[in-house]
Amino acid sequence: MPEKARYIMIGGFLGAGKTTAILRLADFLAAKGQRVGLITNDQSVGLVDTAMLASHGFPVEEITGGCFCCRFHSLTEAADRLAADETPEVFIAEPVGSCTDLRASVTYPLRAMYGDRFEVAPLSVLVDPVRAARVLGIEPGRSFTEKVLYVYSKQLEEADLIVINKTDLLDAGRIDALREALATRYRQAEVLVISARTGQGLESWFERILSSTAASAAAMDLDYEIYAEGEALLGWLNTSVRLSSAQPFDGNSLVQAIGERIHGRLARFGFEVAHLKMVLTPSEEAGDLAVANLVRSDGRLEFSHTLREPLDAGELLLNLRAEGDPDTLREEAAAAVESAAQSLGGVSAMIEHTESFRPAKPQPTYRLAVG
Ligand SMILES: Nc1nc2c(ncn2[C@@H]2O[C@H](COP(=O)(O)OP(=O)(O)OP(=O)(O)O)[C@@H](O)[C@H]2O)c(=O)[nH]1
Ligand SMILES: [Mg+2]
Repeated sequence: MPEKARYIMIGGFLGAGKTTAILRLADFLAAKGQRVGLITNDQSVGLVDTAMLASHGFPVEEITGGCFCCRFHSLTEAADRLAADETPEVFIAEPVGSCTDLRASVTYPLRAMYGDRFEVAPLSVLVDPVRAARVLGIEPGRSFTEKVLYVYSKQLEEADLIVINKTDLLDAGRIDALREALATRYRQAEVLVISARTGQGLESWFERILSSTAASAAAMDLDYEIYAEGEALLGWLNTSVRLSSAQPFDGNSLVQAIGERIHGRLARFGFEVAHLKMVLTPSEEAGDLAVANLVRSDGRLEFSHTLREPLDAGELLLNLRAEGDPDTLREEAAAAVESAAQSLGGVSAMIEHTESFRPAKPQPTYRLAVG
């Protein structure tokens, strides 16, 4: 019988750094000659994460139209498609950042039904330390309302590993205070500290998820009504924009201008941004791209990739998740795109696809209370 493939889920709230960390893990495995298959997930099509991961040359399957938990079979189908030529030794899946109950609705069913195919790794839940310190009340600052925070805390409650990411952002004292608060409140989890950006702590985390398996303790209690209400407080927007210009233009400046405008416009509504992410891919110049993110309302738009060359045509994918009305998100983002394109002089920005909504009530395909 062939060796089982390892199935690794890296969860955590919107903007915690899941996609960035997955890329680091995929690079780490590829450097050791291992085949990896990546699985992304969203409520809707046009996902920035898929474009970003695929641009690094990894095979990626995107599951859209709902979370894995509610589309359980789409997860194994995605794994089958990734295995069409050669089975990856490691699958890495990124659940939707507002999703919880993964242990009962993914880990345990996967183990019960496909235990001969997959070795399921411990569930990692990444946290952004600035966000987490506010949510836990150890630092002041804006956060989400109560039901959104219910989802946030439930994600941590089911973690095998709580992984404090972005430790490059805070000094050691603040990280220690956060680590202690998380370890005290979520006793079932081991708390690790990493920076997906600088690489700090990555190897010991990778070692844990590559060599041990998910716990099989009883799944947590979860009130699906509050979970659904919490998720539905988050407005969701996925937009794709076709860009063209008679003259080459600076794509990085355009992305910056769009991000700043959206940021400013949402501030007027008082919506807390969970994550604004954009990827701009030129029509020519394969491999060149710009990726920019904003992970809280009082944060700053940051680029993780910048375009090397000006472009005259390309596609912008824009994903926005914020606590606020989705129609407002759509209107404000459209106005920001138009005004930013005009500010660059002669850039035409045609919205090709746009979808804004509140996530529907999660209804898991399976729910197993024990593993
Ligand atoms: N400073 C710092 N920033 C990081 C680190 N890891 C990720 N980020 C940044 O955090 C932002 C969000 O990262 P993503 O990897 O897109 O987060 P995500 O959890 O996949 O977000 P969603 O898919 O929307 O849930 C990006 O700007 C990243 O560059 C880190 O270790 N340090
Ligand atoms: Mg992501």
